Parts: sequence; structure tokens; C-alpha cells
Amino acid sequence: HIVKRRLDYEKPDFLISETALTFDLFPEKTVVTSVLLVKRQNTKASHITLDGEELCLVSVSVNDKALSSDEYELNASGLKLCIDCDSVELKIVTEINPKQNTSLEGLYYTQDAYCTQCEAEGFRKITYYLDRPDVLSIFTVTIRTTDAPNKYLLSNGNLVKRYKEGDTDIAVWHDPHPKPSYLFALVAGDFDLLVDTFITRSGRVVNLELYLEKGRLQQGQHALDSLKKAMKWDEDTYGLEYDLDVYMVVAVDFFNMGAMENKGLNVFNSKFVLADAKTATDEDFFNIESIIAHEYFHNWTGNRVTCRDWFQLSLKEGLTVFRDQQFSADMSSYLSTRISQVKVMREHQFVEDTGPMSHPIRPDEVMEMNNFYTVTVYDKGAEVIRMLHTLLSAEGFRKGMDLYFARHDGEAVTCDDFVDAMATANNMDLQHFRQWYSQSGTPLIAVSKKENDLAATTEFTFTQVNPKTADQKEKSPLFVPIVAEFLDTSGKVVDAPSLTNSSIIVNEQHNSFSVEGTNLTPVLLDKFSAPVVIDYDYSIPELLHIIRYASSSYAKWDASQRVFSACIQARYAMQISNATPRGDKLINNRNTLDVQGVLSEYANVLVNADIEGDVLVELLSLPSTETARTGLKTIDPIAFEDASEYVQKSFAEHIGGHALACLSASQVATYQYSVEQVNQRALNASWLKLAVLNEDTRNAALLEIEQRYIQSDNMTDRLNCLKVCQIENIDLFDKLMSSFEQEFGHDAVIMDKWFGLHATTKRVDILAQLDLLRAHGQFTINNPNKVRALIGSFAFYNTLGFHQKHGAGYKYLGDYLLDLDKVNPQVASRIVTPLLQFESFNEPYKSLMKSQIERIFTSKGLSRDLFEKASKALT
Ligand code: DPP
Ligand code: ZN
Repeated sequence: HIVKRRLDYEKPDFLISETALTFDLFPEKTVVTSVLLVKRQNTKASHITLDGEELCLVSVSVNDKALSSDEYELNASGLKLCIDCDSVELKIVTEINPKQNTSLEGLYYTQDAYCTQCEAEGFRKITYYLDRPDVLSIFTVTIRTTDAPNKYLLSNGNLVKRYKEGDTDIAVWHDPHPKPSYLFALVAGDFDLLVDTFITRSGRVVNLELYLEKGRLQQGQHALDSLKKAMKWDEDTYGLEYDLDVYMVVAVDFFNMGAMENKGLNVFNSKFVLADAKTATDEDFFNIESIIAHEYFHNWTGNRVTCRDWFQLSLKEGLTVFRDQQFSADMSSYLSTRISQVKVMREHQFVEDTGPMSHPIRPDEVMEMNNFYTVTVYDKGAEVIRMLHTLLSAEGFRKGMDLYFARHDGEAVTCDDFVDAMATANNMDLQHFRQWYSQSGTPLIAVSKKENDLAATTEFTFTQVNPKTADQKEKSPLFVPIVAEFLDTSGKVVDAPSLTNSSIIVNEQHNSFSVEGTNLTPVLLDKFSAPVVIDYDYSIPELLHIIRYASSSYAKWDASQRVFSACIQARYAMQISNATPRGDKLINNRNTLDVQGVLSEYANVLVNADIEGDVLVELLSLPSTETARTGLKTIDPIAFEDASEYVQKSFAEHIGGHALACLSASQVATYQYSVEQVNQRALNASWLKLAVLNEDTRNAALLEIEQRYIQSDNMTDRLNCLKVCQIENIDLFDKLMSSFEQEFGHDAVIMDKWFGLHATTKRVDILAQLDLLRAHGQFTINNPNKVRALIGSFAFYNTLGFHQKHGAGYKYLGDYLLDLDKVNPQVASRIVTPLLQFESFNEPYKSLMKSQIERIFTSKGLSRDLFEKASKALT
């Protein structure tokens, strides 16, 4: 397995101006005839090497002259032949087996339909090609089938012709926009079709077509509505219009990713399309809206302007995630969307930075590209774009976007090209800022304060520490905008003229800022203005002061997370006091914290302050382990979980009586996916959980749960009920879960929730349970959603089941991954993630986890995907 390097990029020697593909579809033997108009760019080049994997080559001809097998070189990764003129027509015939393709990359056949996934490098499993994003070609695609069930024959662009020859159905598609091969798509099968139209602001009538599993038409309405909102939003916000006459979305059950932005023909994981009140949660509705928008936004940020090479993936993904985040905030609520984005950063991206797969948002070295569709490239990438947006303002950012499209429409470009456009359009020097693209890791900003009583000022010193990561030892200070405010003792925000746009710019190892006044409480990193960790030794009274008085709800939430985290760490320190690793400053400080006292005071603040429901719901939620353990290099996962549960229960004791009252006061209305109702349901779920955890209200709350589960008209409430009894009353949980299965057992998409709940249940016999669940009629190792729901949920979220004292949970995952790797390496490579983090756990966990990675690493026939991760983890 070879490593590719960003700096080794070379322009292609050849381009392909036109690509004509003909597919004769048969599940086990599809014949692909490819006619390529090849143009030589580098006159010194005499050979072309086409990428191709797992293909059966039938014939090659150059300008209609068939080549004999000694006129080309064929190996496992491609086909090399001589071209010593400036323009030739290449014709290549290959055979592939879509039915046998369980990797779901390339062309595959499941559930009586053909489907493709080509990003990043799947096209080379369809035919020999220059499978790189800087080769843009005009595609014409002919699909031929004799299978009557293949009612719809779809590809990119516009349908040119649909006709019959004998009993062969034929469709011809033409995409006028030059595109790289990763945006190619083909779908053939029978579906129900939901249609609508959208008229763009310049008057183009676009047919919107949603292809759904038979019988699920009405479950597509929310996705369709979301699409129209996204189309309108992109016109209003960025002046970007759709450019074809048809926009198709196909939903399939077997899909490696969430969705794929193929030009004019998006393919979606059906869980991100299908929704109605009865079967989908508020979160599902939210995700559908955001992913539909994400793929739509790619039409400009990704398709019209694409990536020069895969190291530039964040060019399109970071930017498109940022755009979909803006859209979601506009469609629903800023606070809850921002908080969920920050959780992704803290719970997953910061974790990635500390592990063996750490990489900058623009990686320098890649073995398997599929391993770099990461929270770093996507979500940290979006945070970097967001910092630009903050620094340049919405208006300046828009100017930069306009220039980016004016310069690069139709091109394959780099992250530097994007930043150049932003810098030029705003006449701004972004040289230092650019380092966010090349430096990996999470900066730690240590903040200290020094009061000058005579001058009545306070000096804050920011010290930037960039810890070394697995991939980079040398680091330098980054350009970090920290949105801040300072509260005086009465809770008033003091004037701080040294702030630029409410931000402190930290750009050196040490930066100091002076603020008028003393006894100030700093509110730092409001709205998560940079992807960093702030290390300031807040006292509990300071945090409560922020929760009472900060002008931003986000800051209140952030402070509340610190309150809970301090309590959890204090409890944890007490539990393992003898085993506390030295040097864990936080632990030592928190050792003496009066946890009950703090929680009681905090509960008091929440009950007595006048806090809006949407803020309150955030303030009632405990941080995840990843957030709560901030500052601790290694932990004992079980002791930490115990500490967290202790704090959760104690908090419920302090506030739970109040909880039940709030709950019963809330109204029950017919389900609607609206901001108000979503908030109300979330708040109810929090109260319900706290009421069950509180001894005094527990029984009443459990009765309430059972009733709500039965009576509720929507999946959100019902799932929330299940989640509460999952932690507190396993008998009721089992009872409701059987009823769930009876009601929804026929529906693959809904049953993922059921598998996920079972997989995260605390049971001593969890591994035996997993065995049983794998034998369930709805489970198959071939379906990524099922594997993620069951095995993924277990590994990522079942702390007690996964981290067993003798390593049985780790071994269970290791065994499973070795089987899964043979079926679908991409999915295996995702689910290995929890095992890669062994360095962040105490013994014996660490060694036991590591031994599973060693076992995977030394097993025969390992995929490139798992090999890359395991080998990095072991160096
Ligand atoms: N389909 C994936 C996404 O949209 C990869 N491009 O992020
Ligand atoms: Zn994307």
C-alpha cells in the first residue's frame, strides 16, 4: 500500500474531452463500453496510464484499431498504453459484476436496483479512466437493459432519448457540464416518483424528481420541501442558481455515506430522505433538511468549482458544510444548531486530533482517500471557513465567494485558490490565517488574569499552546479570533475598546489585553469563534455569574458544561484518588469541590432565573465524556462513566421535583416539525429524564413514560421515552421495545433506531445480546446502516459494554471488523475508530485495546482502509 503526498501533485499529461459510456446491465455481468476522446497536454508524454481496479478487460482499441495484449500493460491498479499523438479516440470494453460488489463503491446491485458511488475513487471500478478530479469531461451515457423491473434508467444531466429496441430498454443521457469522474452516477430500478418544479430566479423551470422505495411516496415530502428551500436560500444568500432542467434524488437503503452530490442525480441514504411524524424524529427531520441542502449546495461548491486533487477535499466539504450550517440556522434555531456543531467538534474532531489519524484540514499524506472523509476535513474545515466569515463579515465573505466563482467556475482548484479569492476581494492579508490549512491539532489557549488595583484595570494574558500530534511534531502559533466579553460584578458588560469586532486576536505565543475595571468575569470563545480549547481556571461562582448575566445564550450553555464537567471531574478524582495521574492539574484543583453544593446552587439558578425554554433545554444537559474529560490525558472509562452518572443523578435530585411539574404543564399538540414544537419536545424529554432519575418522582414519571409512549403521535416522543427507560427501568424498556418491534419490524429504516437502542443498553450479557441481534431478520452485515446502528453504536456509545475489564468488548469488535473488512472496508474503517483511541485510557484498557489493533494489523488480506489506520495507530 503506497502513500500519496500532496506536494507530489503533477498536472495530468492527458485530458479526456468527451466520455461516452454504454452500460449493458446484467446483475452479474454488466458490460461497460467506454469511448474516450483523449487530448494530450504534455507533448513529451508517450504513454497514458488509466486507473482501473477489479475490472475484467474485454478489449481496447485506439482510433478503431484493436490492440493485442502485448500492446498494453495491465496490472491490479490500471492499464498503460502508448499514445504518441495529440488526440485519439480510445475504446475500452470491460465487464464487471455489480451483484458481487459488496463494497458499495463503483457500480453495485442490491434490492433489484443498480446504483453507483464513485467518490472518491470508485469510478475506476467501473471502467479504465483518468480517475482524478482535475480531469473534467463531457459525459454521454447510454443505459441498456432487458430487465423489465428497471423502469427508471437514470444518469447525470438531461435525458436525450428513451426508447426500445426489441426487448431492450434504452435511455441516453447527456450532461453538458464538464465534470470529473467522481460525480458520475447511474441508477436503474423501479421506484415511486415524487415530482415538483422549482422556478429559478432567472426563470428556468427545474423538474424536481424524488425516486423512493415503492409505497413510500408521502415520506418524501419533507425532503422535497427542504430541496426547494435550499434552492431558494442559495439564490438569496449567494446568488447561486441551479443550472440543469432536472434535479433528481434517489433514495437507496444500501449506501456507505449520507448522500452523494452527483451532478443532477444525487444518491441518498434513504434514512436521510424518508420522514413522517410517526416514523422519524425531530433530529431526522433536521438532518434531512440539512443533508438535502448540503448536496444541493455542492452543485456550486464542489461541482461547478471542484477540487484539483483529493488533498483539497476540504475546499468543497468544509465550505459546503459551512453553507449548510448557515442554512440550518436560518431554517431552525441558531442556538441549538450551533451547539450541536460544537458538540461534533469537541466529541469527535478534538478526539481525532489526539489520536493516530490526526491530520490538517488539508492532509499532506494519504494512503486510502476514503479514510479522509473525516470530521477534521468536514467539520473543522467548516469552522475554518466560519472564522473567515467572522473576520471578513457576511458582506466581505460574499465578495470573496463572488470572486471565487468569477475566477474558477468550471475549474478544479485548491484551498489556496479559495483563500486567495477571499484575500483579494477584501484586500486583506490572510497569510497567517492560512496555517489553519496546514497545521493539525487543537490549539490550547491558556488564559490568566492580573489585576492592577491602582489603575483599576485587568490584564488578560493568552498563551497559545499547540501540542504535537501524531502527524506533526513542529507547530507554530495560529491566528485565533476569540469572541469575548467581560462582566462586572453586577453582571453588566464592560466596554472593552481593545476588542476588534468583539474579538481578541491571539496570533502569537503570548498576547496580552488590558480591560478597564477589576473583578471581571471573562466570557471567552463565545459562539465557539475558533476551534480551540480555552484553559481558564473558572471558579464556580464565575461560571454561575456567566449563566446569569452573559449576553449570549451560547456562552451560558458553555459555562454550564464547565459546571457539570467540574463536578464530574471532582467526583472522578475522588473515586480514583489513589490512582490519579500526577500533573492533571484540573483533577487536583477539583478534588475538594463540594459537588452536591454546586449542583444545588446551579439547580437554583435554573429554577429561579428567567430562562427561555430553548436555552433551558441546553442548560439541563450534561456534557459527553469527551467534553467532561477535557484536560485529562487518560481516564478509566468505567470510573468516569460512574462519576458522570453520579452527577446526573445528583442533579436530578436537586431539580427533579420541579421537573415533573414542568412536564405535566406542557401541552400536547398534533405533531409538526416547527421550531417551537421541537424545543418543547426536547424540553419535555429533559424533564422526563430528570424526573425519572429523582427518587421522589421516579414512579410517577415512569407511569408517565409508559402512557406517553402509547399515546404519542410521533417518533420523537416515543424514542425519548425509550431512551429514558433504557437507563432507568430495563423491564419497562424491554416491554416497550418488543412493542416497537411488533409495530415497525417490517421497516428497515425505522428498525435502525431499535438496533441502536439495544446496542447501547447496559447489560452484563450485552455481547450475547449483540449475537442475537445479528441473527435478527432485519440485520445484515451487507447493509452499512445496520452495521453502524448495531456494531457502531455499541463501539462508540456503550461505555460499559465496550470497555470491559478483560477486553471482551474490544475483542468482539475486533472479530467483527475482520469479517466486515472483507465485505465493506469503508464501513469497517469507520467503526474501528473507538479502538484507535487507546492512548487516552488507563491500563488495563489501553493494552487490551491496542492488542486488538495489533491483531487486526497482522491479519491476512487486510484492506488498504484498515491497514492505514492500524499501521498509524501502532507507530
Ligand atoms: N457525499 C459526500 C458529501 O456530500 C461526499 N462528497 O459530503
Ligand atoms: Zn459534502
